[in-house]
Amino acid sequence: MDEKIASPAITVNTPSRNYLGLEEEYSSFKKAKAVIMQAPYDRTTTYIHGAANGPEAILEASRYMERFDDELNQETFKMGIHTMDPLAIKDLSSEAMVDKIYAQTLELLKANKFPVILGGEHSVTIGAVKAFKENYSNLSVLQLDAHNDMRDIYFGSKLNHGCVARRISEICPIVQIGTRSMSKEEKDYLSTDVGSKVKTVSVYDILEQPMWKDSVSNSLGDSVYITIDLDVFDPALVPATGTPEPGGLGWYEALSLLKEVAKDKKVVGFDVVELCPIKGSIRSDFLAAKLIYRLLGYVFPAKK
Ligand SMILES: [Mn+2]
Repeated sequence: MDEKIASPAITVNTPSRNYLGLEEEYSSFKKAKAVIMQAPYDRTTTYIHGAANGPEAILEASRYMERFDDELNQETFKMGIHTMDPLAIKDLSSEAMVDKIYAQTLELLKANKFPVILGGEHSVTIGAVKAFKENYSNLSVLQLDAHNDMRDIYFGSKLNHGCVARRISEICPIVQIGTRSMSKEEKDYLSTDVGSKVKTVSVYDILEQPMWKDSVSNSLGDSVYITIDLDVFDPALVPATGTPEPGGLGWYEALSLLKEVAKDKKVVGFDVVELCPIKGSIRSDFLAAKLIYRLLGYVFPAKK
């Protein structure tokens, strides 16, 4: 294994770089159930760069959130949430970056932690899914995204952020939610025998089929990794993404889906990617920080 990969057991963090600014009691690696991995990478981003600044903006916003979850009536942070120092991946090739995230995710799974990965661009998900698949043979991936990301190669790379779902579909089943932008190549691929195994619930399906959520759980395996590209949300809610698309999911719409999936399935980890912070506009950072907390609460309901 690459010796440069820091053991999570020895990572240190200062309160300002720590999700929710949690004290040692709730943020030490040893006691934490969930571990936040910062993956600041945006080398293959195609339009606006800046996703590498996403993890830091999410952590900063999280410090101003209430620690009490008023929907769930619980203090989710008491499960223990550790924040690792950012991975040193900024200047790596996509291949080396994917390898590093794969190795680091494996380490967390071996340590029996629940990984939460903060992008960074969407290609960071590929290494994580490879690691999860080794631990969960019945893994499937739930992708929330404005884009299908089904290109085989984009800008000369198979690991471009526009190819992430295609790579995941080569590892395990994948269900896509909220899509509303694709190329003709992707449309044609999704119509092939192989491609049609990908379950796609576009915004048009959501608009036309009131019961769309039921089909999602039925299409997923028992163990589910969730990857949330923040551009799945209406850009009015989340303007800070590199490739915003008009329309998209609302806050409560996304939450009710996540709540249902967390109830029906074993959610084994998740990522939140593609936040591309805008100076002076914090609503996207705040939504991302709160989304992570709410989803952790859905996955780890406090014992009543
Ligand atoms: Mn996207």
